[in-house]
Amino acid sequence: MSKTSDITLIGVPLEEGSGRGGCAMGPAALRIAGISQAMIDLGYIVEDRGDLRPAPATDLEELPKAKKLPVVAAFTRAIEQETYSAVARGSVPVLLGGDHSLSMGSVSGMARHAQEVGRPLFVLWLDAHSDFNAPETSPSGNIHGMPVAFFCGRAEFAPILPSNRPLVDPRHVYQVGIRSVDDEERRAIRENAVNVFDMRAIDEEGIGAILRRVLNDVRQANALLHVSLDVDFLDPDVAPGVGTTVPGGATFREAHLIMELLHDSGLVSSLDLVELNPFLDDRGRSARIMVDLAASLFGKHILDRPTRAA
Ligand code: NNH
Ligand code: MN
Ligand code: MN
Ligand code: MN
Repeated sequence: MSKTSDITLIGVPLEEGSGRGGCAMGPAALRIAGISQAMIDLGYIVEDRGDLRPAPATDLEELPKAKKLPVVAAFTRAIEQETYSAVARGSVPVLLGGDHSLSMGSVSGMARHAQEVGRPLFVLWLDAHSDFNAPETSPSGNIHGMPVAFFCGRAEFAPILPSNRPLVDPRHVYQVGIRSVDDEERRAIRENAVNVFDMRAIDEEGIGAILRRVLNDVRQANALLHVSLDVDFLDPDVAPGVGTTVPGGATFREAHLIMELLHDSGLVSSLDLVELNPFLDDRGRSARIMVDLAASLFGKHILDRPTRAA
């Protein structure tokens, strides 16, 4: 039998959750930007599983306030299974998106594995947005604004996954970089006690201090950690290739420091790279930054440094 890969790349050409075209080209752009080679250069064995292309679910109705539900649901099911299989065979799943609705599947697959090994699953959500809408609260009806509410069990918009699926405790979700929250979403994240570090918190406390707090909580809980990186976490001047830019985002160095601290922690179990829209990008710049950030998370660094306690 061949040796299990360290990292499993899973392409998700999904854009129907975002309400516009372009994210389906994300996996291709990330591959052209060298995602696989970047990890091979760091010494990992990488398996690229290619792109998931499920047929739309036929058992679910179109919903006016959860647009393209049959497409997103079919992807959710396929992604849940692929992510679960990869982590269960000891590999780190890396989802190449695709819009952020793909995290309904990746986080659910990780939650299934976490339950099997008897550990909690924590989620680090790097995004301008909280993505905690439900169809009833969403201003847009776009499902990419709903994945956190979905995997926390706060938005059951259809029988997408089995009703006994393991959920993520919203108190185990850490959102960093937030600067666009809808009115009813704001109430929901407060009521559910999601940990939110908005841009003001980053300005006041510094990203290093925030990350150390998050990582300390993960370590104390002996949890698995899923990282979900939305391109719009970054400032639009750094990464313009995304449909929902919001000014005042993370800098190049803040984002890299997060990835470096994540690597040093040794705590990351899985990663989403989402919302890249190559149609809106500037000569592949955002694709290359996403690859570079992933490389930092997997250990690319400037100089060797003595390990220091988090
Ligand atoms: N909150 C808005 C909505 O629900 C925008 C969500 N868009 C995102 N999320 N890009 O990361 O439609
Ligand atoms: Mn998002
Ligand atoms: Mn976003
Ligand atoms: Mn807890």
